[in-house]
Amino acid sequence: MINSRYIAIFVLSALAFGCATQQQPKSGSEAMNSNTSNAKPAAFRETITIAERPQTVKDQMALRGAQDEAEPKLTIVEPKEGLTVTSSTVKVKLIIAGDLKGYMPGMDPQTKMGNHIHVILDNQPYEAYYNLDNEFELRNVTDGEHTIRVFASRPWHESYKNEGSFQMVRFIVKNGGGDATKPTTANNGSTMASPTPEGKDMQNSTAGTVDPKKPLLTYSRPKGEYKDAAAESIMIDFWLDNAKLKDDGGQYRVRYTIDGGVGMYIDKWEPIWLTGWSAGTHSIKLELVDQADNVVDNGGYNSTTREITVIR
Ligand SMILES: [Cu+2]
Repeated sequence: MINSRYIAIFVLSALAFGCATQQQPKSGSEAMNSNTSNAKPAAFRETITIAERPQTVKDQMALRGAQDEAEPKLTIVEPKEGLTVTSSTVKVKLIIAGDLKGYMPGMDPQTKMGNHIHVILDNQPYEAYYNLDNEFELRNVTDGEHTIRVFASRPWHESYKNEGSFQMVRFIVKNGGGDATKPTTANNGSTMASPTPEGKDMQNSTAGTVDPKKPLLTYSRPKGEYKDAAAESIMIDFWLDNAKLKDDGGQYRVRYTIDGGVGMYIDKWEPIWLTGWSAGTHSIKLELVDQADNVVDNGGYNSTTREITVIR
């Protein structure tokens, strides 16, 4: 076990260095433009192209045995669907079952990586939940309707797309006493939603009128900060409920738009990796669209824009 872990670390760092040496020096104009968000000239947007699954991810998969064929099934034990909570503190309790093939959420103390669950309050960026035996609690949840969405994820944040991996509940906070001027946090201190600028693309949030029976796109990745080797290839990944994409025999498409440029389409439900990112902030918009290219409405969740930061 320890031996294979050392080998894995060695292989990954060797690959990281390999990637780093391939980086081209940035031109002066690109460096100048790299700090302006949402306003990059088209020429820079066009440098972003689809790449294949990174070798580092392939190597991790090879070391995982049959885990990638697992079919984890999650249950949200708490909060129950439709529950009214009279407190701004909301416990989230999950159970994992199904055909796990060795898949189990948990962080490796050495690499700080591991399988985990993505937990999403309303339509905010997800929080990673590693050890389901530890309590997960939302604090300062504001009054109103909310949703929690969860799904099983791999160490590189690619979601499991089998039936049962994804779950959603709707609940209501009433007279909870939450402070809408302050962020909603998890008990580990991380921000789940925020009304302040430090929350970046987060808002203080309540749920939209989400119908769990209607087509639902859940934005997962990219998220946050990507540095050096990690910024070489950035993954777009999402969850789809009640919607089949065109090349999977359905009628829907997922449209992604980088930095307000031309919308591109994903017609098969699998992650894509994009390469060619300049340093600075980038916006990523993911939308679920129908045959007429219109966004399918479901409480506003089917069109989500996030900002990421690329550091190199
Ligand atoms: Cu993740």
